[in-house]
Amino acid sequence: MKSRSHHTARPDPGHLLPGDMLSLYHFLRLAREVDNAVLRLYKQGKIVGGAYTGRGNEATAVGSAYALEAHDYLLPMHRDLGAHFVRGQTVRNILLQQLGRAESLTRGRDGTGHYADPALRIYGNVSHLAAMIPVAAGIALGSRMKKEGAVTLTYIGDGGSNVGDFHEGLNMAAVMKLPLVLIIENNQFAYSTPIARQTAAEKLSDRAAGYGIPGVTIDGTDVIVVYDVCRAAVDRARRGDGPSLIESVTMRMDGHSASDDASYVPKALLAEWERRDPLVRFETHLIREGLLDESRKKEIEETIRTEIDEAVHAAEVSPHAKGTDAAKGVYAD
Ligand SMILES: Cc1ncc(C[n+]2csc(CCOP(=O)(O)OP(=O)(O)O)c2C)c(N)n1
Ligand SMILES: [Mg+2]
Repeated sequence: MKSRSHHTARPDPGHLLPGDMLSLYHFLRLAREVDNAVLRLYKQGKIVGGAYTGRGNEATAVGSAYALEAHDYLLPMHRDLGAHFVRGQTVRNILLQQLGRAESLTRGRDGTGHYADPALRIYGNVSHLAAMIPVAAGIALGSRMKKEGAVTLTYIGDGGSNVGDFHEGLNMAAVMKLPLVLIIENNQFAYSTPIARQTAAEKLSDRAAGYGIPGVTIDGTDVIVVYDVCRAAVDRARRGDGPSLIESVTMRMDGHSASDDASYVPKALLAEWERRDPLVRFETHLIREGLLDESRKKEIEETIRTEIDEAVHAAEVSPHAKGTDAAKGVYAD
């Protein structure tokens, strides 16, 4: 099958090239703008069910997925839209999915990210928190048995990291030295529960010691840091040295979903994290380094706007799924 992936060989940690830097910027901005488009559609009453954004998490999703090769596996969570795009997913497919159309990857049976795209090796997400970790361990085991030389990357939220499946999946991966990388996206809240009421641990990465694997806590708003640390963990997994646990610290800048105004989040906390906005941070860095200027920025913005406008239009005129097809593919023939 022809791959739609944008992948080329990835540079070693500390060696991102100017072209990579602009690609990362493009994906960060694309994730942000598609989130905005989805929110607009939600407010227009065109989305059935919830709308979840990844605002604040873009650097974690983009930097981590950028560390993968085309034949690796990605099992993203609901804040990881940018990771889908890095692997080559189209805005059109994401919007068809959001609008629940017949031509979407789930043929209109789902309105969020619960899809699989085998051509891009994207599987997920599974909504039942942490249930994806044993699945990821299974994929890692299967790919090793097939000698694919592939790494499986998956994620879990701070809240989800307290569910039992986290332990079972990560323990099995550690003891079998499976090629798995697990990122805990610590965005300070699980719905309305702040991190201090979820765990007595100082750092979620400290748990790694209990599994006999490396664990590290990083600034999840810095896309270069995320890439470098993930790339090292991916390389380690590919060498056969087993899984790593990475706690990426960010802030959930919107409510849990579009129906949640996040009024329980202290305003000062949001203001503090606003100053560390991953997109603005990276943009400032690129301008300072002379890799981005106003005209280049406008060009990227224009490309993204056109791509999103076309995708929104294509999804809106695309037919709805037929009720009579609802059970298709549910049972084996
Ligand atoms: C096992 C399980 N329990 C409860 C839920 C409902 N639920 C969905 S998302 C969520 C909060 C998740 O918080 P976190 O893991 O921190 O991820 P975040 O949304 O903050 O990125 C909850 C409780 C679920 N999906 N699965
Ligand atoms: Mg959370």
